[in-house]
Amino acid sequence: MFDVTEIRTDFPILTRQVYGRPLVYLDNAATTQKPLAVIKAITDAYSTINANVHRGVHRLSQEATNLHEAARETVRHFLGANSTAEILFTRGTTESLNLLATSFGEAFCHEGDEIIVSEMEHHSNIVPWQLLQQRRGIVLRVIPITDDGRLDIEAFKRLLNERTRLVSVTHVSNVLGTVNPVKEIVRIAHDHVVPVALDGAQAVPHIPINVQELDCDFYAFSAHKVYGPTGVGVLYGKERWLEQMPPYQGGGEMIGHVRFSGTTWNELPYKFEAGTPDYIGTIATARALDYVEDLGLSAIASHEHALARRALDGLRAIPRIHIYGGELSSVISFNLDGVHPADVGTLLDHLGIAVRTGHHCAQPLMERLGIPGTVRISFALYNTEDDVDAFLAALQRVATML
Ligand code: C6P
Repeated sequence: MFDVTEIRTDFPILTRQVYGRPLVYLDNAATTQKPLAVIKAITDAYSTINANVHRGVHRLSQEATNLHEAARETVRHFLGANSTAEILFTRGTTESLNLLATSFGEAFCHEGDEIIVSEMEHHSNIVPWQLLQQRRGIVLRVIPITDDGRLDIEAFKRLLNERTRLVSVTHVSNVLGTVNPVKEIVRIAHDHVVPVALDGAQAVPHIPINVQELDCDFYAFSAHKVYGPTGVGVLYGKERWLEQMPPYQGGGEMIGHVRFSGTTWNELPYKFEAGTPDYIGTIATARALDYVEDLGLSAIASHEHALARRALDGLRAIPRIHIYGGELSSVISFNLDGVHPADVGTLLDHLGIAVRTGHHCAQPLMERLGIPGTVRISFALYNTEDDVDAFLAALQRVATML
């Protein structure tokens, strides 16, 4: 039984007010709020076991190491990965994709080789490849989107060729909410013996993921978008790719033996984890994933979809609203004709409604849509029908003002 009233008591921040009104938080695609279990995991870890991991022989260090490695096992299970050697901890999706572009690029990409991304990517799945372009002279190919905000799969097929080294696309668009047919994309790419990386930042909080079923080669996400702490991310990678890729950064932990005559690398996953990891964050991340698994991702998704349906029906009844993307998901982007999205966002804020406005770090997509930005609402497991109704009432007011 999905009891949202009870669930909300787990999230202390939801009781606060802004401008004397109850907070209606609809910016969950940017970051989610944290349940007490996660907040407590952080304070408990600092209060009871804090010590650097993998280094000390002393008791505290062993306890911290055990919890940090147990967190890796929780992530492995959550993603359905084969082994913890395939789970790399990073600072977030952005760092995961930078690691991938740097190390995969170093191992496999040479001048004239091609990487395929899409028109709906977040900047973090564009710019790291452009940096690789500058270093290595690779060519970036872009899958166009259709007018209803989907990837043009026929165009994608035409982009694949013998110079293609990797396809790197988002699982779910942070602007349009489109859920891409990633299993099909992987199948098509693998038919050409090309590996696939998926940006799962907007998928992991809403869709059950099994990387072995998807058969993707890499999968990236951020803990903070799935009720976990900031500063922790994950890059899943198939062992056979990770084995062949050089380290991303150098320092402690990632080494086998250091000599001035030459250094050897640690085994997976530590080869990619230089320096002290955010072990307090990984421990709290595991707690967040447990929290989500206890509620069940399919129950979460159907709750959020019901809210999205209610919001879409309400939005369509307001004159001058233009909605972008056609899919029912946890993200809705729209504009009020003739009004800058920032003005709508600012007025909504003063009515207690937190939304995101702007280009959402997807400027090429904005260019494709021919707009400077959108107003975006995005749902989480703790949002309610009252949140949707408060948002729609506030937007009605804003629409009559502007
Ligand atoms: N999108 C949004 O409001 P980081 O910042 O590393 O945790 O995540 C980056 C990122 C990568 N891919 C996708 C699809 C994303 O949506 C994001 C983050 C936030 O849409 C902040 S711009």
